Amino acid sequence: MEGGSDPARLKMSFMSKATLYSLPGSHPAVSVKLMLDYKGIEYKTIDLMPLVHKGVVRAAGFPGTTVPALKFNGEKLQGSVDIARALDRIVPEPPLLPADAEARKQVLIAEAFGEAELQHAVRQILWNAVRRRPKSIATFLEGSSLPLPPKVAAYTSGPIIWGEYKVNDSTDENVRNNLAALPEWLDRMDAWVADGTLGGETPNAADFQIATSIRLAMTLEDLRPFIAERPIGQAAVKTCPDYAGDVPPALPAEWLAPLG
Ligand SMILES: N[C@@H](CCC(=O)N[C@@H](CS)C(=O)NCC(=O)O)C(=O)O
Repeated sequence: MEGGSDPARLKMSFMSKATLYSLPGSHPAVSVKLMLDYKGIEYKTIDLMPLVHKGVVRAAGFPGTTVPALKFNGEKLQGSVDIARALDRIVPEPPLLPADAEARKQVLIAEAFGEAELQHAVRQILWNAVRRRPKSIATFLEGSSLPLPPKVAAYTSGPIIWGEYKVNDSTDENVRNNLAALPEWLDRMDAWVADGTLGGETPNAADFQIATSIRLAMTLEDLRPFIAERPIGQAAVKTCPDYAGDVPPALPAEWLAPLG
């Protein structure tokens, strides 16, 4: 049959045009990119300037100020978990959740942990470290579509780092608490890899959610040695092979002691 007149094909071609609003280095936005790739949905990415993005996303008609924000299928979707559910509703195959009820329950538990706890903890650690190593911010721009001439990047990086540090409440106290929680979290995620909730043959919504936080954590030279060789580190690299960014050692040694 001639493709142009096939209603199913016409529907798919309408649905295939997605627009993803992102920030260079945004881990939940990378999660959504991986999900879109997995489902074979074509999309274009609009990389925004950090902080300025809040106003742009609102001006684009989304209810909140965060990325990832996705225009797809005539809908405005926001939040990596809500986007995962919407993608399964709009393009069911391949699914992001297992068909088996018990496996699905475990994946949803892991995904919720990834979104509600791990994601922000890593964000807080990152901005605290970047504030100590400001030049490292440029390494997150690799592969980004943000048209930022080097001079503009040099002038704006200071205020952006300070603003992100403030907005994300990346205080020393919060970061120390996050680092203290990390060993138990890593054990928990290794156990999910061992029981097949994460890192299985086909990736699921929890893999996409958690892998990008782990990959962002691994951009910190302070944290990479404690994660890379663990089951969750290897599962994250399998799900998300490429992740831009490198932050040289930045955090005080005593903060890292719980990991040792
Ligand atoms: N948990 C949400 C949060 C996303 C989020 O906080 N994104 C950051 C960038 S990584 C952001 O847009 N922050 C700006 C703000 O909080 O307004 C998700 O998974 O989508």
